[in-house]
Amino acid sequence: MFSNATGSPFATGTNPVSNATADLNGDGHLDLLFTNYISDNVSVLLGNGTGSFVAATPVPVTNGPREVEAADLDGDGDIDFLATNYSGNNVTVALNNGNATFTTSSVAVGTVPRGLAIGDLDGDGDIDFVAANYQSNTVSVMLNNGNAAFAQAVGSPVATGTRPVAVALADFDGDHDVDIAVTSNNTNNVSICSTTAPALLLRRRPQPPELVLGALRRAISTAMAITTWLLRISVPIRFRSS
Ligand SMILES: [Ca+2]
Ligand SMILES: [Ca+2]
Ligand SMILES: [Ca+2]
Ligand SMILES: [Ca+2]
Repeated sequence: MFSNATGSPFATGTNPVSNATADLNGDGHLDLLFTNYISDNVSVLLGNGTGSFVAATPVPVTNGPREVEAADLDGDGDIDFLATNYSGNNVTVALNNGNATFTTSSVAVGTVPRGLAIGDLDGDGDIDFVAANYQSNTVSVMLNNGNAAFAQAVGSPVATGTRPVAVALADFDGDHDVDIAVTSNNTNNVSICSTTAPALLLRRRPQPPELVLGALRRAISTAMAITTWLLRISVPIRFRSS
């Protein structure tokens, strides 16, 4: 029941591997990103909302891009992206200039990074990432400082099975923090890396309800004290002026 949209198929670079969708230029229409493994760049296809796309200038990355994920990494309201560079042993951080053009830098991870997943791993409100290092048999856990500068988490890199490929992030053990699942190609298994491991302190635990209530009570009593003080000083002033 499907038929090609106007202009489909749309050209990418050489050997496109993975893609991500997001509104990159803020016009309300979904756009597409594709990693081009041989071209060493990421294609940007801007959607017009009818299923058709116009190619923007591809974004150069370091070497052999594989996975791509899109999110607002620097908190300025536009959508940026990350791409693992299989032959570059790093991850490209591409920050949106607000118009679907990007300023890039790269951050080192393990050897031959392949899979990529994004999420708030330390619970500070910004987007962190995990890269599966195919040759190192590890995942790199990289925490955002809020400005899209990434540093390794305590305990990272984390050992996995042999030849880790795909990564997923979710709370697998129900303790309200984000854990890591990574498939290993050669050992036919999935490693679950939980933040309960003593060396891997990825997050701040949620505040217990009694602490939140205590803080709320303190805020209310402070506000009441200020209101009383303001009334005390404003009433005589009003009497004098009338
Ligand atoms: Ca768009
Ligand atoms: Ca941004
Ligand atoms: Ca974070
Ligand atoms: Ca968890």
